[in-house]
Amino acid sequence: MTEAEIYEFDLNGYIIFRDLIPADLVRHMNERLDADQAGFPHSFQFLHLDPCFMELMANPRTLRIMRTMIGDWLRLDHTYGLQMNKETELRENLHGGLRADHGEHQYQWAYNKMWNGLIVVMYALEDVPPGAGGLIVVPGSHKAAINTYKPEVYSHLVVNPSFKAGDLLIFTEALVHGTRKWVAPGQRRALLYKYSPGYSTWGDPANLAKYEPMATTQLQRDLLRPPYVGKRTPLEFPEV
Ligand SMILES: O=C(O)CCC(=O)C(=O)O
Repeated sequence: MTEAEIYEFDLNGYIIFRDLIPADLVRHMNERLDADQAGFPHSFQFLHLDPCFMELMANPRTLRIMRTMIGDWLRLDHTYGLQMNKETELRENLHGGLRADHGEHQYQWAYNKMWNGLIVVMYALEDVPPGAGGLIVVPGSHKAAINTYKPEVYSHLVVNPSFKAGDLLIFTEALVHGTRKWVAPGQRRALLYKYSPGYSTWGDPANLAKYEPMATTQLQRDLLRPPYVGKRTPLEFPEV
């Protein structure tokens, strides 16, 4: 990450990177997901559906960013997809925040670098036009001094980031965030890959075991390792 990118992430608790997935791969992913899903569920699993999703887990550009945020021993924590259209029923909400979930949602600076807990990497497979709904965040709340208060979902403090298919939005779970109803024409579809430091986990690591036989590279296998510290080797980060 550049100094400007680190500054932006530190300031806001989230950051958008443009054009990470090429348009033809976005199309392929959408076709693969369309073929799998009946009934347009709000949330879905996808990692097992096609090798391209496992490859995205180990995308060199994303891992380079994760390395700055989490360090050399990072691991995949869990994945799921989200999709919404105007008909999707949901409870609009804000959740997360610094030290939430047993303290695992952490954001700290020490020794001149950031230390993160669970980080969300959200790839858009459909455009999110301004004001469409979907992900909402409270910029800067990952450093808030008060954790007994959350703003209203439609407060002026809340932002609904707009980004395009193929873009990547990254946020720390220490950021207060949540979901608004989708009000735009068309639909939202996003893939969420959540990464943790090698010593910690949010999800049940047993859930990752079923993906191990599908890993085709050592890097993919290393990312799927359960959390532990002793004798853990750092990831071999690919060239970008
Ligand atoms: O993107 C959304 O609608 C919400 C995502 C969320 O709550 C999370 O990743 O924890």
